[in-house]
Amino acid sequence: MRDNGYAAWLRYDQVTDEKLAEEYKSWTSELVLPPGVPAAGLLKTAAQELSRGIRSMLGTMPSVTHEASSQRVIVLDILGRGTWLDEAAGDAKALSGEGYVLRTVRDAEREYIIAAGRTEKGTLYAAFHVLRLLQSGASVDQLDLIESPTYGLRMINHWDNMDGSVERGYSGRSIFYEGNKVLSDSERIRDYARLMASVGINGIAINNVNVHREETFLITGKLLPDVARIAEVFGEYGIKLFLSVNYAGTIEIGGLTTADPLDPGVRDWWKEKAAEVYRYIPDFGGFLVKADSENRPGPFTYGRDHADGANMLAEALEPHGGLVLWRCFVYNCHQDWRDRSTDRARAAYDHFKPLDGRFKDNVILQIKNGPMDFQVREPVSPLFGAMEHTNQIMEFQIAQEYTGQQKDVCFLIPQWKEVLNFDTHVKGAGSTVKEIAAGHVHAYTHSGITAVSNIGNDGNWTGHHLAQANLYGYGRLIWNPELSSEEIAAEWAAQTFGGNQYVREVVISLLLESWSIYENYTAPLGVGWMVTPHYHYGPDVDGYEYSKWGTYHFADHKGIGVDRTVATGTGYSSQYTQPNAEVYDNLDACPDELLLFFHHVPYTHRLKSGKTVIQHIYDTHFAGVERVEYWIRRWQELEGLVDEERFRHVAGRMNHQLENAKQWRDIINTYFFRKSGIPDAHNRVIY
Ligand code: GCV
Repeated sequence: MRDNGYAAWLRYDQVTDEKLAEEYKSWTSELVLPPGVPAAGLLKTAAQELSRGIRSMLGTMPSVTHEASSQRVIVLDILGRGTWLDEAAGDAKALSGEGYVLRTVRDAEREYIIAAGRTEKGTLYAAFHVLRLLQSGASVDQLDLIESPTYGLRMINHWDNMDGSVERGYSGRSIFYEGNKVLSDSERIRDYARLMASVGINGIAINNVNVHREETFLITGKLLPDVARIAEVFGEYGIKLFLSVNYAGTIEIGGLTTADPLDPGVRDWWKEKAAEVYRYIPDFGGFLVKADSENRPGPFTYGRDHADGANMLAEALEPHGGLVLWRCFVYNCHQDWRDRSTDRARAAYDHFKPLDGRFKDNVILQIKNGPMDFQVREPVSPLFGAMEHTNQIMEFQIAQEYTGQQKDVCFLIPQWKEVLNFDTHVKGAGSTVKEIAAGHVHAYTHSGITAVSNIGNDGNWTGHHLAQANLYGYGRLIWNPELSSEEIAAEWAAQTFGGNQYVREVVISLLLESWSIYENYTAPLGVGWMVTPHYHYGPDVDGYEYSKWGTYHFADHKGIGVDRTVATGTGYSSQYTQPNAEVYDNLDACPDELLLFFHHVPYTHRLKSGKTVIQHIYDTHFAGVERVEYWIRRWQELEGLVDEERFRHVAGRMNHQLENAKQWRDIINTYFFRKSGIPDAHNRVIY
């Protein structure tokens, strides 16, 4: 059977186990909706999605009624309307606005699966949960689940440009634009919305944070009718649309000569623009802004700070309930590599921490997970949680810019879990990133998580089939950060690769090891970079070493690493709250995996693992390649068990990954052998 992977995890393959199919059929002949459900709306979407999945999995079409008549029914409804449901649903006090109850109950006449949220959106998520259970072969006879998302904002950011390209896109072109026009194909966008809603995403920014001239018009009458069409499709799935805006829009398209945030003309222009956007899109989410970053305009030009800039936009959006997502990726990208006093890692904290308390309530600072830029290994950004009176949202990158570009397998859930579980100690032990992002540590008005999308118009959305697991996993993880990487991988594998247990086991184990494999054959011990400049795929150890980007490793014949300590380095370690500051600052306490991020050490420095740094580099690079070879063999065992198209596709990508891994191994090992003159203890081939 041919299968290009387009359906992703919403495949709804036919249930072949007869006993299970009978059980499922007994439950799915009738969907009961409350009376008076409008023709459009999330309850309707929920019923449609369930019907579609049931027909595909079981070959039967449920009837949609307003009064139960079958022996077993699924009830799609809303709690809190004072009906019998409230009692039957049990204790649902803990439910947030987007949470839901899934419960099997019985009375004298019949049995019910109650799938009900506090709001329609919750009910839609409940419907997708039922579908997930059916796809995974789980029993639905005794359901008793209460689900509430941990984070209010669960977002995706697209870096799509209107010319159809996608910045850092590795899976084709944009699904939203081509040739400086908004595409008219809503079906693909609807399918994307379905995928996103199925894992609980509720906000999507549809254009690149680098807003060029054409995209600047997205907030004007020229393009808003087209944007509104996309918003409408998203709306059917409970997703709010956001736009990235050009901070200098007043100059670029507004006919003004300034973008000074304190200028009354500038403020009025943005107020008008905001009002115009809301005329077209009444439930518009808000603006996402990259300002004073990587040559983008910003308030610094006018001697103003980022609170001035963000508040100006916030004021414009406030009457409409809109948000400003203001990015903290602000650093000097014109650094002189000879200047050892400037440290890019320090920049976000240095710029933003002093502004705590100055931002309006509808501003949220958007902070990348690490202080540099989505490397395979970085410490958590010290800015996260450091501002008690300023809303914050964490930004991850699902697109694998520095982690294999959807050519190499790199399942990122374990990385994100480490970030979320990191204890910042900002309010004592237990101030973990996941608690801060949930608004439990500081009383933030808004909080949540966002991430850069990894999809494009490739048939399978994500380039590599296995990269779909990152998209799925991201949604699931930010719904519930307590889910383990194993659980998420297993859920995804079951829905994507179906019933064969052996296939699932191989896929799950491969995913779970993939991040560490990728880390092994790329830049060592947290030092990062060493990638081909601009492209960021493949090795170039000194590619960024003498550049303006602030991304250095400082390797010489004696040692390597960036001294970020207080006594002799840039003092970056002091941006953390104790005890983290001391742990990172102290050479003996610093965890091995981040050693070279914080310290410059000789190649003979002994790690906690007992190995020297140089031997660690050699060993991990040989091991990384060997593990790719091992997983290629394991994947080959699946021939005939996975449909041919997906089997071949993954096999092809893995062979490519092997070439990449070998290139990294040989260049890194050779570079450090030549620099240090220290041979490999095991005498393996180094050039
Ligand atoms: C959207 C990195 C990427 C850029 C990206 C930037 C950002 O520098 O390489 O492509 O630009 O991050 O996050 O703004």
